[in-house]
Amino acid sequence: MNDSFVDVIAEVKLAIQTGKPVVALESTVIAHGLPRPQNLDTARRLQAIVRSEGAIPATVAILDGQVKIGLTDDELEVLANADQVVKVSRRDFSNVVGRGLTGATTVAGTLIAASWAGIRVMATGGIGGVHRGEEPDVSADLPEIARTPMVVVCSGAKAILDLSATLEWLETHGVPVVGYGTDDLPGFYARSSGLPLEVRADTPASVSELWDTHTGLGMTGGMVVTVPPPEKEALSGPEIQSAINQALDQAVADGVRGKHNTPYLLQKVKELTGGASLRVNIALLENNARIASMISNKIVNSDI
Ligand code: PSU
Ligand code: MN
Repeated sequence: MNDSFVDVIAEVKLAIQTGKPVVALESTVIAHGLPRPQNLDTARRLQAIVRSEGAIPATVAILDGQVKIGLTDDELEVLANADQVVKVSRRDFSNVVGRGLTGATTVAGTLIAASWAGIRVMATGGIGGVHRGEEPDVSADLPEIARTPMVVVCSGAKAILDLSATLEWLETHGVPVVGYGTDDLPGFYARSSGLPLEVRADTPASVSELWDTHTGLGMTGGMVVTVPPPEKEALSGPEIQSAINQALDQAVADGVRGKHNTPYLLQKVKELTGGASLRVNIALLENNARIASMISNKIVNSDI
């Protein structure tokens, strides 16, 4: 590894060296997942929530070709307002770093960089997964979760996806999916997807016991911890389903493909629900950051 490619912010480096909890946060949600100005507000709030739970936030991004593990407030602002930000998963690193570009990391990209620094816990809204529709589209998040030793705290996979196929993929590749305070996979916007999970944990300590056993058995991949969206903002099944179906039809009609698919669908669902999907998205991001921080207090990072 060429160290000049990566900059771990001093605060994060110190936390890892001294065994303090760290939570990695992704940045695609800032640059592509949320509209302005809620994107910057949310990014700042997520960092503040992590701190309030006694952990150090490490938002991951690539600025002018350098991989940053931990962003200052000024850097968050640059990322939230820049126009040419590349969405970065594994295949995009060489291009963005090599050409000196600016990029926001997806769950996949964040896991890659955070694990270089020895971070063991990350928080996001919803992971990518297996898309619906005729054209095969499987998020790069899935193989990265399967190969990276990190706990990913999320509200399941985004509901625009084929959730059942996503669970099947995770099963095939040996990724434990834990329901945090629930027996069902959350439906991202809704509290439940109706799909049952095999494993439940009700406390951060219970998650860390599962994680210690997983790593103690020599398992080298990640674990997904799924948290239902907060009750107050969560949407009911049918209301959100019809918005999702319309958004999916519209994406096909507009010929949207590849990495543009997820941001396009999230934006369309927001329009079709009159902003309600955005409110739940922000609420669950905050809640997941809080729970990930509580979990990180129980999980030791790996010093590098
Ligand atoms: N969670 C959210 N909003 C988002 C995302 C997650 O609440 O925008 C992003 C994450 O960065 C995730 C990405 O990794 O969407 C998945 O994109 P794709 O399906 O193209 O792999
Ligand atoms: Mn995709």
